[in-house]
Amino acid sequence: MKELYIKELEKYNKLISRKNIVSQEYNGIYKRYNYPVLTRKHVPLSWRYDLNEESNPNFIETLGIDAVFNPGAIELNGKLYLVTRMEGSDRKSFFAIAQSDSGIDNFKFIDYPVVIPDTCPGETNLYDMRLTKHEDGFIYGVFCSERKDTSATSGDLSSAIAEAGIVRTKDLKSWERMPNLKTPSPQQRNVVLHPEFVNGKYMLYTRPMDGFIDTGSESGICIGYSDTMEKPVIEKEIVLSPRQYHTITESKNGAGCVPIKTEKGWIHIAHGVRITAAGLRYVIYLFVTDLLNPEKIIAAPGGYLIAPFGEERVGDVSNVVFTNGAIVRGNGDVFIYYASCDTRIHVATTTTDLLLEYAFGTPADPLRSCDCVQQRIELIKRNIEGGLCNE
Ligand code: M1P
Repeated sequence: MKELYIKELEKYNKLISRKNIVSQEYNGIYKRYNYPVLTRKHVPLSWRYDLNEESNPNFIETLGIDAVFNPGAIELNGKLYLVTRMEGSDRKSFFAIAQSDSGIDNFKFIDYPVVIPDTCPGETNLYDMRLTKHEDGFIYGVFCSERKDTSATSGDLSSAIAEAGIVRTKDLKSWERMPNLKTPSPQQRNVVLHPEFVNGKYMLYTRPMDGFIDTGSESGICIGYSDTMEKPVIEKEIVLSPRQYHTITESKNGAGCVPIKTEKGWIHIAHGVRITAAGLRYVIYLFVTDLLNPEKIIAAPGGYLIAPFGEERVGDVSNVVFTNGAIVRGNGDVFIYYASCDTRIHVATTTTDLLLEYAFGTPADPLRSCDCVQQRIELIKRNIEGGLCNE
């Protein structure tokens, strides 16, 4: 057993110490990287194997891990942390924290998986935590709390109910659980807490859903207010970023990272979903809201910011990129953590200045092919008349 363990340990150590390399893929907005920052192979051997020679003489995997994805992200005391969604081979998700100094490589899981207080009877699955450093002094983790829909017809073992679970911490070690968020909508996923009070209230981004998969009613990403986080209740949801026909948000959308505050507005990095013959396609898009009135969108560049490319297109749930965490450093650097295909985690690095340039410099989706052609002809004409065009 020992030789097998040492061999696997060498592979693990090599993987977690590997330097990441900037990819050749260029768009000027952000850099992609050749390697994912976290995969199931980054999970320590002691989390997956019984390392006792007597009880596991053949060194077989005891508790497999299927995937590591959709992380919340935060910088705390100068260190970068991802609170990842780890999924066991039994399909249950839980949270596990990985730390890195660079933010682009050498992430290592720390301690034990996170213990979330078990306060909701029937709760079966926990995932996709967004971490908000709120001005009230707490770090809030808002996540999806899922349970079986007991009102489903007999034999239907897939219907589920999704709600927004909430925990808070100051050190990422001890977690206090709040009651789940109450909203007018029957289900919620992709709920994000805004980092500042708005008119003295907690502001949350919601994504009302009629069913577990279908968002049903036409809405999109919404805003709601709660007086407290100890008993969080939203009475009314106001549409902020609507779903739209024949766009990247046609089927559904959802808030992603905690909005990034800049001098020009709040940058939102969210996900949009459309239906294709091959199933749902998830991409990441960006919009900016007004600094003083976060209910108002002031920039909405057309199309996606990040789509799954190459190997990112294949995994447990193919054709998906999804984000629920970004870190903004003091110098304006932004690390956008995104998962591909509910399987592994990547990083895209940029700056707040570049994201704003993209946000305000990219035209909005004109919604019709005829108008898109005109938009592109104008660009080409401008380039022929005064750009660097040498083709
Ligand atoms: O499988 C893709 C994503 O599906 C869900 O997102 P949404 O609520 O927008 O459909 C989530 O389960 C997410 O975790 C997952 O990555």
